[in-house]
Amino acid sequence: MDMTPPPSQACATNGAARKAFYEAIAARNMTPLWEVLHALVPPQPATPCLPSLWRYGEVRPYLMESGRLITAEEAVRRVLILENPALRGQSAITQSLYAGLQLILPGEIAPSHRHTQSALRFVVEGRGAYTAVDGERTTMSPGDFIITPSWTWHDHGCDGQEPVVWLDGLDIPMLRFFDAGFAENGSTQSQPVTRAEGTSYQRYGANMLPVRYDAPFGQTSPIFSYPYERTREALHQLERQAPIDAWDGVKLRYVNPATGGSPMPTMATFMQRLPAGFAGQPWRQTDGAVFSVVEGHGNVTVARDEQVWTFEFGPRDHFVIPSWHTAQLRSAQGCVLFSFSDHPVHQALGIHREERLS
Ligand code: 1HN
Repeated sequence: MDMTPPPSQACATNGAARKAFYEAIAARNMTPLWEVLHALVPPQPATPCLPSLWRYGEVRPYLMESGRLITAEEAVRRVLILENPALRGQSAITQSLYAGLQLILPGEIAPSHRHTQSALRFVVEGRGAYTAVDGERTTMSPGDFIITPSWTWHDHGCDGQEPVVWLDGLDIPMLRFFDAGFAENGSTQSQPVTRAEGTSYQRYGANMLPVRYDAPFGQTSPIFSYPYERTREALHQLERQAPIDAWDGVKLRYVNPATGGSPMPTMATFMQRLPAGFAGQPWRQTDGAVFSVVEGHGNVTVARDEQVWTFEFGPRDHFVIPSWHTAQLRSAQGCVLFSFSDHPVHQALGIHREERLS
């Protein structure tokens, strides 16, 4: 005689049995894969991150207010973190990247420390501040891209007359994921200066390298500062003389001159110029990217499934395009955009994907 219950009854019986089973194994720190399999390996990236824009006109008053509430010394780093709206409380702008806007006022010092997290600075406003890395100071000017390699002593100061603001980009969420973060405070507020300003640029930044080059910071670029003057000139000349890419306009990536790879092992940095009248083609890629608007105005349309966001942007605004969101850039008058992403990690792992759509 067939003892198999009819299908509906099998399901009901099974449902209760499964629930009891899940509870039993849960008490032993186990869980059934078949309940989560689909979410673990989604058909395409399913980032929780949202596109977001931070208008500088709205952010700046809060930054200046923070300058009245706390000194750089007390804060150690006086920064307003740009948090992805979908990752509040996690100090993250994407799942792998941290971004913040740091303020230093005339006469202030942000004390010396070091950590295994790599940092980039992109100068947004003001002159006269410096950052010191491994015994060498670099004066900051708007548009300069500056590096703090992993585990190097660094402190900042402001000898000028005006507030200075820069974008910090760090690989904090990545190192947190790997549980590989270490940090140490310096024994003095400002580290001793042991080399003349510009030494790293002269040694490594003239398309030449010292004859017995020995990478001072492992995989990280030996150049501390990539001045905007040079970058800007290159982009403007290329705009006049070379073909314009239909997706990116004129886009260059910063390099470690000794390897041709990204300036830091965890973060790639880019600068691009959209010519006047540029209406870019849409693209999507797995590396989520953070943008800092350097000059000019434009807009970006970001889409995912049925959702569409359009951000009008101007100088010093910041925005994030998360992984696998389709993006499209436009500029009526022309503009210059700095950006950074976790591209080198995708590349190292062989998981980077990009689609250029039309
Ligand atoms: C840090 O050291 C700096 O050196 C900026 O300016 C932001 C965010 C988290 C941890 C360390 C800096 C930081 C940071």
